[in-house]
Amino acid sequence: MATVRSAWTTAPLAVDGFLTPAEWSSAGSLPIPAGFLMVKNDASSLYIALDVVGDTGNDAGTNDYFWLYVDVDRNGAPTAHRDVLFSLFPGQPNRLGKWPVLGPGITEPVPNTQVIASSTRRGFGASPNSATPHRVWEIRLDLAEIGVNLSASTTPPVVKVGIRVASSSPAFVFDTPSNVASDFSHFHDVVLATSPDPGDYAGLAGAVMGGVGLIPASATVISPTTGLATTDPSYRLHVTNAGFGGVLDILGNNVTITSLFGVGASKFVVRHRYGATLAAANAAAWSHLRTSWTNYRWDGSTYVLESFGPDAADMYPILNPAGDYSIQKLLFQWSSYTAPNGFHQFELDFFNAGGGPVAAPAQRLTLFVDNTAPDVQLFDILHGDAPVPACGMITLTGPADGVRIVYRAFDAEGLLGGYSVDAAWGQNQGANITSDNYAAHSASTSWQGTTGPSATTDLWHPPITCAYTFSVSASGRVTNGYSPNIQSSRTFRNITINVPFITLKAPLRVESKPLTPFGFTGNTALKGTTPAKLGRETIPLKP
Ligand SMILES: [Ca+2]
Ligand SMILES: [Ca+2]
Ligand SMILES: [Ca+2]
Ligand SMILES: [Ca+2]
Repeated sequence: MATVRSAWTTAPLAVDGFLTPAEWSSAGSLPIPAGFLMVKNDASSLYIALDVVGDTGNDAGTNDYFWLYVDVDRNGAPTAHRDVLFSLFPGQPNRLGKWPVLGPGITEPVPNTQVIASSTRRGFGASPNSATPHRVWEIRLDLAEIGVNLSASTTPPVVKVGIRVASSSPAFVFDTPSNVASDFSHFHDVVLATSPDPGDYAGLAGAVMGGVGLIPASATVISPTTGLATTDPSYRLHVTNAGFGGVLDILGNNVTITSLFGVGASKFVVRHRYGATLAAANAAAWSHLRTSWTNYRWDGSTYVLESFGPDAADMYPILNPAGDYSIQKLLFQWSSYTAPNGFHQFELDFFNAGGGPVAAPAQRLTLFVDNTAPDVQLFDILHGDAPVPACGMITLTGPADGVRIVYRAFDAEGLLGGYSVDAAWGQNQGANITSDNYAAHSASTSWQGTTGPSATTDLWHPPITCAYTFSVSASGRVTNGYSPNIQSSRTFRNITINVPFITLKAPLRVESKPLTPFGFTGNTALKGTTPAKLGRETIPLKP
């Protein structure tokens, strides 16, 4: 087993099969048979380059192929329907497929119609590791598809991988570690970078509390009067007048904290106060916030879970800014679920080991918290003026006949993000009946949506006789600092609609035969070999 540390990327990489130095020179790199595994990541993607410098034969189709196994549950063994194999669809060298692992060396065939978020492009050319043209694959794994959530501190930010690279010319089938399809116990650890670099707040960090997750705490981003956050559309987390909810990571301003640490500050108190309105918060008395959290510390070879909480004087330790944690620069973590909706203010006081005060820049952080998801109601489905109850059945009288939906999508806190009234029927068929979005109401920081029951004005005409699901769904404009929107609500009613005047031919269905990737016979993996020498030494280039 080997370990490679991924490098954070602030900009998405172009998954185009070209390994440019700008993209890959600063990446984490691990020698593998006949080449190198390179890794970079951000909060949603793990970028992988398989830079097979030893494969100088540009085979067509999938005569060059790779396997990328992920031990999703990190237990060192093939776990059925949990661990996954990424590889190419046979004959489609630019089409990434995701196969469920069933057991050692066994995978479940998937249909050719599979759609996944992860992707790959192959290339053949130079790379930062070799100027001689050779096989490369550039891959983007969607972190959600491999069970990684970087904003959760419950799992270490490690992805366990096993790799095969194979080629017809030159002929090789190399696995690392050996028996990659069967034995997961020696998989390689890809240690993800987990938080922005100090510069990532782009000069908008708060003076002491740099930000909340990815959201900088500068007053131009988190308004001190509304407690709502607005980031630039080009920023990787784009929010507009968003409130805060869920578990919040309050990250330090790295420059300030490093400087305070340098002059002997070793602990701090979090002062907190609350009001339903800003005026009430401003008039409230401060009290010491008591909260606790965990964070993973990198000890040089692995991540060790550490727990944090207040001492008897309600003080928290300042971590050595040079330390390496899975949540970098974390000052404290606060679960806003434990608190009422409204305005929450925070200020920090710093102390040295003897308990003496240490002067720090003044900063008050004001956050508007809303942990109540929007209220959605589907009051009625009207056919003519008659409501159709759940499980009811109606027959349309002609093409002009249809239904109307009486609904409500309402957020008392004014943090509605959008709502949608939809119909769904058949197999994956659907239509939007009406929708609205905060973008159309952003002149005000508050948008509650529809206050009373609203009816869709136009009749909606169901296209075929079928069972229909009518739904009202809504999202809140609420962030935890990592996701733009952590709230959604949905309600639905099912009815059957007979449309006797329309006869449709059954849609033509092309059944696709489930496939396994190249390198399998049926469901079973073919064995490869594992060379003793890695990187450029596996297949030395001829001078
Ligand atoms: Ca590229
Ligand atoms: Ca080849
Ligand atoms: Ca497993
Ligand atoms: Ca709300």
